[in-house]
Amino acid sequence: METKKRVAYFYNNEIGNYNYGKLHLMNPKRISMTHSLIVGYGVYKDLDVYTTREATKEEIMQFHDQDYVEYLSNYVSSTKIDFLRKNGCTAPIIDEEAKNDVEKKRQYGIDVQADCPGFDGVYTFSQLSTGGSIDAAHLIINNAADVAINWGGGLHHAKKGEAYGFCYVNDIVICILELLKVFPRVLYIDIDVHHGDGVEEAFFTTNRVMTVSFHEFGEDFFPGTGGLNSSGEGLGKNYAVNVPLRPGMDDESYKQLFKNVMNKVMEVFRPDVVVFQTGADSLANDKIGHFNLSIRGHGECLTYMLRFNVPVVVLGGGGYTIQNVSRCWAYETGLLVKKNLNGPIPVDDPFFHLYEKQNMLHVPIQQVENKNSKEDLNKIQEEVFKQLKEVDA
Ligand code: ZLV
Ligand code: CA
Ligand code: ZN
Repeated sequence: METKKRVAYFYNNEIGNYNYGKLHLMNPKRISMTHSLIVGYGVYKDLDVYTTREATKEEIMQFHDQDYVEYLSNYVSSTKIDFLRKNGCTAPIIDEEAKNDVEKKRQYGIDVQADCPGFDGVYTFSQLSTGGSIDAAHLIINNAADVAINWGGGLHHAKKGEAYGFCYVNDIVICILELLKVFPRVLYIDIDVHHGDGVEEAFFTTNRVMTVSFHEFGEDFFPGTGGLNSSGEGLGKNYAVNVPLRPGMDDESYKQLFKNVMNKVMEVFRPDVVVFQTGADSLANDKIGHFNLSIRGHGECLTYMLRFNVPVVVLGGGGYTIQNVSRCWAYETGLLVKKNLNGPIPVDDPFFHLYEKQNMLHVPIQQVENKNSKEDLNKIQEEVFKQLKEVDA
């Protein structure tokens, strides 16, 4: 019999106020929208709620280079500098020279025109994202929770010394490093529509972390890594698992493949703890991804992992149709406390106006062509199984 899980939830009201810029698709408001639905549907009372703190520089430097972290922590946007100057501030605001050094910006991946703009509070935002993931790990380590959720985390692309793909600090790598202080084996699962490259790269040569990413692949889809044959190196050989897919993945084919692969992974790797990146850009109608999953299908992948009775850290990730992101993560928070949320969005939700066009929690998905044939999917599964046969954990 499955027993009730102790579910912890990390949130900080501030996180939704950070802004990547008007035209950017990554919108931290989706975290606050998720929170409002969690409260509105009454899931809140079934959770152990914690306020997320900011991770310290030392914690962040467990993975990231000191010079990169210094740069990020000193970052102030030009708009803010102009504002302070106009208002009579004459003191040195930051190391302005370093900030404006074009070479440094390029080195650290910060570019206003591109994926990782410098914005006001970019460092504090990253500290909050990371603080939640670290404390989630600590609750699991202390056996104070069976499941610990941080929807503000899951920023899987950030590199050791470089921002990449909307991600500045890799909260996932740091969370896993915390878990590795106590647990021999950590399993990382990533259902964001993008390849979890930053996490894979960080643990590519170790057999203590198995990384499994399902992602859209081909035709220059970002980031372009995560092919079937990329499987780890040295001691880590076969411990990086990649499931590259074409556009149009639907619930049936995705769930089937996910369950088959994860069953085998659990059998051969036997992890002590799971870290699950729940990127919601794999849902239908995302503004970047081209999969066709329903919220229920996405959620079923997450809850499938509960049956193995291994503690789980649940993190957010991508997701660019923000109303669907909040729907999905609120629904999944419900599933984790055994509640099957449905029905209309509560009318007193502070973001109700954003759902007005479709005011239900679950939204219909259009039929689009699944570019993955049954044969393709069988072939991929076969290759992954072949790799997993070589794992000797
Ligand atoms: O969801 O970008 O394709 C976790 C996550 O996995 C690219 N970036 C790179 C490669 C060359 N570029 C394009 C740079 C353009 C910068 C602006 C956009 C602007 C408007 C609309 C969409 C994009 C965009 N950028 C779509 N895909 C990208 C990717 C980065 C995806 C990161 C996913 C992050 C949070
Ligand atoms: Ca992925
Ligand atoms: Zn993504």
